[in-house]
Amino acid sequence: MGAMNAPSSPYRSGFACFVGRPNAGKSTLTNALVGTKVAITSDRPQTTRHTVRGIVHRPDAQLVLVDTPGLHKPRTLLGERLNDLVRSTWAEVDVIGFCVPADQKLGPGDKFIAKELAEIKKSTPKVALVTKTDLVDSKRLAEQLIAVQQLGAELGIEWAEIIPVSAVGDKQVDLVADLLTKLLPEGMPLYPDGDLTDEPEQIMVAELIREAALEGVRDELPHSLAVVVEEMIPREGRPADRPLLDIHANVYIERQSQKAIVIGAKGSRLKHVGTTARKQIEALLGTPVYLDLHVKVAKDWQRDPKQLRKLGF
Ligand SMILES: Nc1nc2c(ncn2[C@@H]2O[C@H](COP(=O)(O)OP(=O)(O)OP(=O)(O)O)[C@@H](O)[C@H]2O)c(=O)[nH]1
Ligand SMILES: [Mg+2]
Repeated sequence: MGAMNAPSSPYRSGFACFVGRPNAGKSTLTNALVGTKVAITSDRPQTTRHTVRGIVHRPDAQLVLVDTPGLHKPRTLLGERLNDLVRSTWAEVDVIGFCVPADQKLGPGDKFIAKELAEIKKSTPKVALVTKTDLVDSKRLAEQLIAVQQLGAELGIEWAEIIPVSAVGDKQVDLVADLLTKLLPEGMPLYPDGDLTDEPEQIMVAELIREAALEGVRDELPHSLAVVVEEMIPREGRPADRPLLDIHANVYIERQSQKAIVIGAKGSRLKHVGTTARKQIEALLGTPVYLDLHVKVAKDWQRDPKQLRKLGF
């Protein structure tokens, strides 16, 4: 038989999740692999607050990436809920990608997560991803690769791969997809061709608003922000070729004192947030949008089970 008749590799499909401490670059890597923004990102910790699925379509495979919140020491009920979400995801996926940034020494946060990964069944392959390689020189990168290898050895984790990657610099992103795909089981596609995420539009819109609101706020405020889209309705009486979508959303904060910061002098900050978010939303939905934002106080919502439920946690 000639090479032409050699059996092609079987079609593979399955789930891979990214775990790591807050800010490790999980969502940025997810977006780079999918090739579009499915998860919001920011330099504030705990940007991601739910599991976001991004779908990578390849001729030989469908790789479903599950981006999870950063695992951390919880200080609030929200924090506990987020950690529970991460742990329950581990049990459901075919591959786990442990993300550690190249530019920071392995710390207690990374070790804490790795220890938990060591407890997960051996049959789930674990891959170590050293992220943000564009931020370091080759010496530092080599040190980090060795440190990750040693951490695995110490805890009895056998990394299926250790891969340096830069999502921002687009270095080795395809290799990550190749190697994760190889570790998936054989199977049929799980999502229709062309679907890039299963996030509902309303949630994506709320997330884009939160991303815009996160920019430039510090201390406790990033954690206090939550966004709920109340309504998305096409404006009546518009000509068919000039539609407009009315979006009404609430930006929640935890204390009255935070309101002034979010709104800014004469509403300037909120206006900027609205403009930034609107452009992103229009790009996502492909239609002009009128975005109406209101800032509301949901007192101490991160610690209040009732409020958490209202906000979707
Ligand atoms: N230079 C550089 N920066 C990166 C890279 N990947 C992510 N970042 C930055 O690191 C910050 C955190 O990235 P995220 O992707 O939001 O991190 P995360 O792990 O999803 O964080 P949480 O959702 O909070 O757990 C953002 O400011 C990103 O722009 C990279 O490859 N290179
Ligand atoms: Mg994230």
